[in-house]
Order: sequence, then structure tokens, then C-alpha cells
Amino acid sequence: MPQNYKFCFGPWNISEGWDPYGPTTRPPQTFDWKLGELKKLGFDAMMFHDDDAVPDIDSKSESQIRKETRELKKKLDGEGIAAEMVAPRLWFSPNTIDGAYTSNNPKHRQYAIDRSLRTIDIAKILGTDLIVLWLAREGTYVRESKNPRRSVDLLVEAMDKMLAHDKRIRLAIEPKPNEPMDHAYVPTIGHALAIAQLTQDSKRVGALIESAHCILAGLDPSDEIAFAMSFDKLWSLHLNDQNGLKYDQDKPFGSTNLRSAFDQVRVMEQNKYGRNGEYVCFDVHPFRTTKPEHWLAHLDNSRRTFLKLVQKARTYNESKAKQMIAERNYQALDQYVIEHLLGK
Ligand code: XLS
Ligand code: MG
Repeated sequence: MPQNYKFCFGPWNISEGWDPYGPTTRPPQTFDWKLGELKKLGFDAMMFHDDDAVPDIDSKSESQIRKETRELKKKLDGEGIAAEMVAPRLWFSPNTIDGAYTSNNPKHRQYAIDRSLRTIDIAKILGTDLIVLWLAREGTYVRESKNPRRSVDLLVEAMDKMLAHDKRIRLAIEPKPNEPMDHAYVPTIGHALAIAQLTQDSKRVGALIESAHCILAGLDPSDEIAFAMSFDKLWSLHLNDQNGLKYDQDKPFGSTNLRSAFDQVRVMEQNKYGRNGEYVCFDVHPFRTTKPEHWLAHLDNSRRTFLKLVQKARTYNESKAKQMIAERNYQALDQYVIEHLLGK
């Protein structure tokens, strides 16, 4: 049976256009407005940072966090929208200036672990077992400021504490090679799955792949997806796009690399991504130039492109391709793929 995909995005994907060189270009919107737009678009789930679910989380008690999360759960249920995952946002606080789990300051490491355990509590109330760890500030600006071997141990220690906090949650590590760090400690899916093997319960530690992050590592997203699926450990996907090695652009899916987008969809189809309930999330931002009246277009367009590429994958002439491969006629194969994507 062909896979029916379920789609998701986060409140941060309806952003206001700020960049380091200029102010916002769109007025901030309420969470309720964003939830309403997600529902109108026909998406199935919303993904959350812990402070998307509970704003100003650091100023709140555990009971207040639980109370606000229950209110959010009621709101999501009322709209028939699932929570896909919750990710601790460990890159804004003054306690994470020098890293979170790998900070040189033991108090700050403890802050990061405590906040991650709160994230697990939020996820349980929202009805998801998936915790995403984008290790934004686990890395260095100055290599000698940290001991890389000890940093791996500290990451494993933090994950073990999360796995012990609740026996049902799963951790999905989201690799990214840099930004904001000069070099991040977990740059690729290989590093993520290797670290998973060091934890106390490695079957509960998997990964999330983001297209742009693979490109920033100089890798092909479809190969990274296939690699993670070889281990049955691709538990979420952030499909987007990236034009070369620069700041993380979070461009709409297929916006720059249509061939690569096709290859990502094809490898998802071949490996039946989604058969265990995994979502397709678009971690994309509108261009700064996008007007408020076109605010959701980047999400709707990403899904349109995705679904058109699903059709391209399903109408790909496998036997014709097999013949060219058998003849090692890869020039013809290359041209066939191009013309298939270009259509009649
Ligand atoms: C940023 C990351 C972030 C995670 C969620 O580059 O992709 O959006 O997906 O914290
Ligand atoms: Mg992401």
C-alpha cells in the first residue's frame, strides 16, 4: 500500500522575517492564530520547543508547567492536532552561553539536564514520546576550550539521565555541523547514531535528519536518510533546502536542489518512511520579503512540492532504470532522471 504521509510544522516556522541585518517585516502572531493556520492548511501535527509549549518556562514551577501543558493539550485535542515532538530549547538562556550538556560550568550542565527532564514531562502530557535534541551549542569556537572526548561522555551522561527519567521516551538527535557553533560536536547522522550506541538504552536513541543540515555538512540528504533508515532509527524528518555552505537558510523544500529533493522523497518511498507513524515536518521559514498575506505559502508550497515528487517517485520507470544500470549506462540514467523530473 502506498504510504499516506502526515505533515507537521512548528510555531517558529511562521516567523516574522528578522535577520542579523534587519528588523522583522511581519507582525508577530499569537499561538492560537498559528494553530488555526496549521489546521486550515490541513497539516496533522505541530512540533514544539519546550518554551513554545510553556512560554517563559524558566520562570515557572513544575506544577505551573504541567498546568499550562494540560491546557495546551486540551487546545490541541479540540483542533484534532497531535504534538509530534518536544525539543528543549537550550540555546537562548544565559545558562547555555558556553554550551548546555557540554558546558564547562557544572551548574549550567545541570540546568540543561533539568530543563530536558521538564521537556520530557511536557511531552508525556502532550501525548508524544519523541524528544528532539538539536545540540545547538554543543561545540566550540576555540577547539582548546573543551576536551572533545569528555564532551562525548557528557552528552552520553545527559542522554542517560533523560532515558532514566522516563522509560517510554525516545531521543531523536538532530545533527548539524555548525551554526551557531564554529564546529558542532554531532555534525552528521553517523555521529548521532554512534553516540546512541554509547547510551544505556541505545534502542531508544535515534535521529532526526534535516535536509539543510546535511548540505551544510557537504553531504547528500538522501544518503543520510537511507543511512539512518538502515538502522531503523529515522524517527523524524525536517525537509527543507539550502543553497550552499552559508548560514542555515531553512528554504522551502525543493527551492534550490530539486534533484536532491526528488532523491530524498524516493529514498523515503523505497524505505517506507512513515509506516511507523513518523511525520514529515517542514522546518522552513518564509523569505524575509514574504508579505503577511502570503505567510503560509512556504509551508503549503513545501508540501505541494513533496507530494508532486512522491508522484514522480511512483511513476519512475524502475525497469528502464534497471536496464541502464545493467549496461552501466549512467549517462542515459542521468538524462532519464532529468527528463522524468522535467515531465513531458
Ligand atoms: C535549527 C534546528 C531547530 C530544530 C528544533 O537549525 O533545525 O529548528 O529542528 O529545535
Ligand atoms: Mg530542524
